[in-house]
Amino acid sequence: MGNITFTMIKPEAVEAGNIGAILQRIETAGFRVMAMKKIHLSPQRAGEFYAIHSERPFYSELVEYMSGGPIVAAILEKENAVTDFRKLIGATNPAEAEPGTIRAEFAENLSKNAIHGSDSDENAIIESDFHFTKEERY
Ligand code: IDP
Ligand code: MG
Repeated sequence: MGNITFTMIKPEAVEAGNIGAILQRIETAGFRVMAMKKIHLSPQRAGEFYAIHSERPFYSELVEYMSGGPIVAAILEKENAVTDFRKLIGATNPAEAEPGTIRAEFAENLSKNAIHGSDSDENAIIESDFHFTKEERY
């Protein structure tokens, strides 16, 4: 426990050509890529992934956004992966993200905030299993 997290580079960051720059930040911070793929989620799959937010007022906007273009999904490995990755990406709202964090640099706004990071070890496993088979992890 505690050594993997799940991430997605979100559609607007992929569209803006920021995949490489964001991955460089992630690897430089000491995370190892265990699995990775570029995928275009259907509205149904995006809705399932974010089912935990289904009662929130922004849910339909979130599902539309996350299924609106391809993303890059990955499993990352590091000691204390979940906590350290949340520090690396910064606050949900980029206006509140620490300078130097990925969201401070690449996010457009509270909704289009460039990158996802799991919020617990338990969710890191659930989210990794949602996107990747055992044979896709090395
Ligand atoms: P997190 O991604 O930092 O964990 P969550 O609260 O889990 O933040 O929200 C999931 C995603 O939903 C956010 O990353 C963002 O894209 C979107 N989101 C969160 N709050 C709002 C909001 O108030 N309005 C619009 N979109 C939001
Ligand atoms: Mg979250």
